[in-house]
Amino acid sequence: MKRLVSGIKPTGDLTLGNYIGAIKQFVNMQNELIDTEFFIFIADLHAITTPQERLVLRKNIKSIAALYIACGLDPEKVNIFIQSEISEHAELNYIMESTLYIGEMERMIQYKEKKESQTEGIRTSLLTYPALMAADILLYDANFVPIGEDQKQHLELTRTAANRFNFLYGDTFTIPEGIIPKTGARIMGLQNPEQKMSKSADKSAKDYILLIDDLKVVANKIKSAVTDSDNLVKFDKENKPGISNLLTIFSALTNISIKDLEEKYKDSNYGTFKSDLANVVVDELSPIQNKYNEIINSKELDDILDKGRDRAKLIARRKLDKVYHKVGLGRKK
Ligand code: AQP
Repeated sequence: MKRLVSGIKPTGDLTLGNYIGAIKQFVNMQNELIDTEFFIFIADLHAITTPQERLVLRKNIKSIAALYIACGLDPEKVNIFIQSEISEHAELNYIMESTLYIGEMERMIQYKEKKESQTEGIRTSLLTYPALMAADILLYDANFVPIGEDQKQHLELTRTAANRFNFLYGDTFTIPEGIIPKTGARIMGLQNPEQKMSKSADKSAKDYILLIDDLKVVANKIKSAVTDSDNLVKFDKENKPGISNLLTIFSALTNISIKDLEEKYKDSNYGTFKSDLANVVVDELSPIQNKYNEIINSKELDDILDKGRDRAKLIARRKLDKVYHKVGLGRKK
């Protein structure tokens, strides 16, 4: 049986970018990858690399868990759990910090970018979180890790860590492979289509669509998305980033190819295209929101998280004991 691991940081309410780039992919994979056990977690330890308000963080953790289910993750097939409830993640993180080099961390593009956007008190964990990410993956001997383009470098570092550890202490970790989704790898902002749609960035609310946004608001956000003055529905990322982004969203949600969409709308104006896209997005989000409201305060959700935690804990503890033994920590058992 193979294993797949992934997680999302509870740094804000989830966006359509998180859905298309991550959750929808998980849902497709759970149905396509047979003989694979899934571990999909809420990466709350990763969230505190930047300041979080405690009650908001707690709300976000629960909200992501409910959205995982509402978007179609099947708890019978997927272990859904909260990262901080498995202390082995933090323990293996330390072993990974003692395997990777500072220079390797400092080369991470995300660190350089995030450091620039912060004005005060850059936390040490913002530099070292790739070690925690390596721990998240290696703890479960993951074979597959679904990743966005911007996580490629971190996954490579995870592979480096696994190979180095295996070389130093003997064969211990499976070397994971990244899976990059074919479409919708990167959804851009509706107002700033040159920048990624992001859940925590300090931007105008019109730039992103939240999965739990009021549906009328969703439609209006699509209709007021920035485009250009050509009025030609054509994919051209460089010269027409706004309409290209909307085409990407349309295609990702309907599975209609961008080429077919260009053909369909070749004689239409942006108004018609946006109005159809607004309907597509609303139709996608409507059942998700119904399920979300049904489950968010339910005992069922807690039961799912308990079950996921227990299964994850079992595997994680076994792996960590093996790691400690290989490194020579503690007493011989
Ligand atoms: N705009 C996006 N388009 C496609 N995929 C996206 N993801 C995030 N934004 C987009 C994917 O969602 C998952 C969430 O990962 P994360 O929350 O751990 O980190 P992130 O990529 O940094 O997400 P955000 O929303 O931009 O968070 P903040 O604002 O806190 O940094 C990943 O699989 C990611 O690829």
